[in-house]
Amino acid sequence: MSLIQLISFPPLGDDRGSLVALESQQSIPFDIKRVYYIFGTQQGVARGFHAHRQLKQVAVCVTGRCRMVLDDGEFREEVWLDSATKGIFIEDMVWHEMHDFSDDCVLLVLANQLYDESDYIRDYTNFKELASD
Ligand code: T46
Repeated sequence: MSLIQLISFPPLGDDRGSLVALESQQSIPFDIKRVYYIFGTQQGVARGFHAHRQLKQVAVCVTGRCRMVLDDGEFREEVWLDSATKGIFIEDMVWHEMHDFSDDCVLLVLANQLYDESDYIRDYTNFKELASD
């Protein structure tokens, strides 16, 4: 199965513009416990470079774009997040990196757990060892 699991968010538009609704256990495949967003990323800066032991997330660029790299310890795949109607499901134990942020990028992330630094694996060698267990 591909590492890249895209989710399409149908826009509920009318002649005033567009609206996307994200709901737990509907378009988002878990109960949403936390929402955060990343913006103002400096040119040339890449973010992420970690995996989560248990956390599951969905990320969508509501404005602008960035390139998302996913890695399960064996395979590495990437995709451009470049639409407010295209989300990506990031499962637990998947190393992820975000590159090439556009100046206007706002990356919205929905998560199924509250913030917990102990859930992060920030060392790639450690991640590879754990992923191969
Ligand atoms: C992820 C990718 C997609 C908090 O205090 N609470 C939070 O909910 C989050 C997400 C972060 N933080 C703190 C931790 C750091 O001191 O904010 C600071 C920046 O976090 P970090 O360096 O982990 O940011 P990114 O952009 O590398 O990664 C973030 C998320 O942390 C991460 O879970 O999957 O976006």
